[in-house]
Amino acid sequence: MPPHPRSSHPRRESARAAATAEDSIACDIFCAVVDNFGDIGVCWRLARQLAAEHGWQVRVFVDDLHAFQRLCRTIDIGLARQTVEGIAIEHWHEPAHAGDTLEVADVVIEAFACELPPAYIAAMARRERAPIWINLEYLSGEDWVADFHLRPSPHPRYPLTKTFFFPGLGKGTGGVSKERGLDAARQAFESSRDARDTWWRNATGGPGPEAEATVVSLFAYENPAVEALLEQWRDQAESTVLLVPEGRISSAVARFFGLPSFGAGAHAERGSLRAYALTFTEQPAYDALLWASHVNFVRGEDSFVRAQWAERPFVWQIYPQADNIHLQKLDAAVAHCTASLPAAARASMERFWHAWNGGGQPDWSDYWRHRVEFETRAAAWAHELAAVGDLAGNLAKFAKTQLK
Ligand code: TRH
Repeated sequence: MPPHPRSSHPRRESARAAATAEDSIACDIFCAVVDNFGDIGVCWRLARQLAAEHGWQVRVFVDDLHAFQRLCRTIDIGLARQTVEGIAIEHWHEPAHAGDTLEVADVVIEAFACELPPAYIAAMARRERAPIWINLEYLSGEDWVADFHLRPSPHPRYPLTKTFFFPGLGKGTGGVSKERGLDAARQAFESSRDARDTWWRNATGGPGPEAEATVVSLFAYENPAVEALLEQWRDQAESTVLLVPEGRISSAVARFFGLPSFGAGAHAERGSLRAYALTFTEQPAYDALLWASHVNFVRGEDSFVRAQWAERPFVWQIYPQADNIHLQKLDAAVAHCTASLPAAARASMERFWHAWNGGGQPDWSDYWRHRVEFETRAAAWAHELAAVGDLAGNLAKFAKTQLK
């Protein structure tokens, strides 16, 4: 690989330290935050992995430092540029902004079809060796994804080719992110009583729950089905401990308990249901919430992926799209997650996921009576998904073949 023109750039020093000279690929990731945390959540996870596991020199252009700071407290929202965990962060303050100097990386990732600055594209075209230009798409478990993954798209005016990189749940796709140490970290948490006790004390201010209680984490958008579910947990004989990170569902939980709000530190009890409001943590700490729970309600894209690696039953609230096209994506995911389940368990999971996504009333007891089958399937599915290969690894492999 030819030496990269930015190779002496000071912002790249610490990331580069992890890499050997020939592995040291420079990568720019452009991320426009549409809403919530998934856009920057996916990009930040990928950036950290490319830097830490592949030794790449990564720079992230992001237009919303407030959203970013929720996932990474060390982000200073007042800075135009900063380095965090060896990754250069540029506040992408206007579409034309392309950094202090027009340095083009070896690999340029345009996340979720956000538009690159025209000046940057022109500089890409002028570069002696054209960079690898990736359009990182949204995750989908649908079958067509494998056919479109890695399809090239020549630029209409410049001698540049954009490659579509599709994360997916099936073979032949780009896979989803999974850090190398993730399973070991989960197993360490699961096998350490101390780690779990400490987690519960930090999260709820008290000890862990009684052994018979079902622990549920609830990360969700506003959802008309939540009230029925809270009522069912309240009225059933078995105890439920509900963990709610502060966010868009919090006011519905507050209403249910007759409270003005349900901010971090709040807790409430009705019948068999006990609920705690948790602080929204930094991104790496979110996994422990999934590991501390028996079943996880997740949403969007990144938390949906983390729930799968947690190897526990989970319920996905998909990001809604126009004309309900998201429901096809939902069905594709349910098909992967339920493959090999007995018919009754599979139908029950389908019913419950649909109800949680606007298709009728959720029936908790109908769902949770399959708990053991769901748990077994969750572990098997995580292994199947791992066989697709992880997103950062697949991307690094592709880049290497192109840079040879
Ligand atoms: O926040 P999301 O709903 O994000 C998105 C966006 O809406 C986006 O526009 C859309 O395109 C995408 O979904 C499909 O859900 P997601 O993807 O799960 O991102 C949430 C991130 O927040 C994830 O990285 C986990 C993280 N998180 C924390 O860091 N701490 C927490 O306490 C919690 C609950 C989550």
